Amino acid sequence: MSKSMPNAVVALGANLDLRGNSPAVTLQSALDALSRHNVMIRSVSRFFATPCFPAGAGPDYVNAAALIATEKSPSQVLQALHEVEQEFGRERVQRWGMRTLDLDLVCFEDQVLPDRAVFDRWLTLPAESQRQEAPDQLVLPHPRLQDRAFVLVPMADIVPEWRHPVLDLTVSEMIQALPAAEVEAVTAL
Ligand code: PH2
Ligand code: MG
Ligand code: MG
Repeated sequence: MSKSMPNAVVALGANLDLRGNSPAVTLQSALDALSRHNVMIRSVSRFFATPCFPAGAGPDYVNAAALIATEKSPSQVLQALHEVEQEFGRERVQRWGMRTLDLDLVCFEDQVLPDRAVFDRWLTLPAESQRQEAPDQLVLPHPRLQDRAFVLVPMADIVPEWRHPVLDLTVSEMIQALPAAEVEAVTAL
């Protein structure tokens, strides 16, 4: 995925209407807003309807993924994502709660951040702790990327050959490793 400007992937999600707009309209507006924050959008996946995770925690989501190119550092990109989330009324209340807009930095080139030891700790965090704990620093690639059909299936539209720097699996291979039912539940709008 390496070109002249560093590439990264942003996962977009929403499951609540915002100011009378559907989640899909919000995601499209958020992409426009990112361009205004000097985050250049190179390509965008289709938009997908996805079952809420954890099941029953709220309405279905609309999810998408965007390939971006930027001169910003990973933490500067994260800052821009937070600014756009705030423009779109996002309130950080509850972990995995409902949201009008969620923008997650999923990967930045093949960087492992902040370092391999911290990444490994989040990668192997037991499922029970995952519900309670969130990293207070940027951990990349996103430690749950390989578990989430709602991130991987959109990514397959834009970077199917991107290879996870620690797991050494491509996006397509990570999808093949998921239960088929989870992949099939992610349906293009
Ligand atoms: N995001 C979450 C929690 N659950 N479920 C789906 N389907 N899509 C998401 O983007 C999502 C979720 C936390 O950010
Ligand atoms: Mg998220
Ligand atoms: Mg988020």
